[in-house]
Amino acid sequence: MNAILQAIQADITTLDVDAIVNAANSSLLGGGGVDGSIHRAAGEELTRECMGLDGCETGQAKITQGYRLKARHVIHTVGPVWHGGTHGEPELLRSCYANSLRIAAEHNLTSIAFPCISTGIYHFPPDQAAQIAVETVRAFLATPSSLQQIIFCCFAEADRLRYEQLLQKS
Ligand code: AR6
Repeated sequence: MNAILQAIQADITTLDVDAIVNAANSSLLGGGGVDGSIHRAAGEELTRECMGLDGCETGQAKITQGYRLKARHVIHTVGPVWHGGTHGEPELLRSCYANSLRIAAEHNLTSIAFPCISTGIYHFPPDQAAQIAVETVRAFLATPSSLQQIIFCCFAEADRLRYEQLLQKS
């Protein structure tokens, strides 16, 4: 069965999926943006589990339970801070998506939702970020896995429109 890719506009903390992805920082102990919202919605137990993970390097990902979220799991990934694009930022962002998908498949998950990693506080240009996100997901899905539904969960309308446009192109 072919996996479904879709863009929606929503608060990622409300989604009923196997895993939501968190745009975290390398401490994994919470922060602002979507990270802060996920930690608030999941509750203290999430932060407690994260304390045992020993942080996470940029481009890597680690999985936890979802606690008070509807989502069963949170996959925490650390996007690159944008420093002009010549410091490996595109490759690191690609790794965030690829490693999150790999971990989801290793846990036999079927549905996953991504926020627009790095495009907020970390200032990655949103057009390039969306292109990397869609390309990396499509490349991953070329090999069969447990994943059947991939959601690009946009907070802003401009992001949803950007993803919708990219998803229309094959
Ligand atoms: N649901 C979905 N998307 C959201 C939500 C939400 N509830 N809230 C924000 N966004 P950002 P980054 C979007 O800044 O750039 C934190 O402090 C937002 O509109 O959350 O990767 C971490 O601890 C934007 O499109 O993440 C790190 O220190 C996208 O999520 C740092 O920020 C990402 O914006 C990570 O920065």
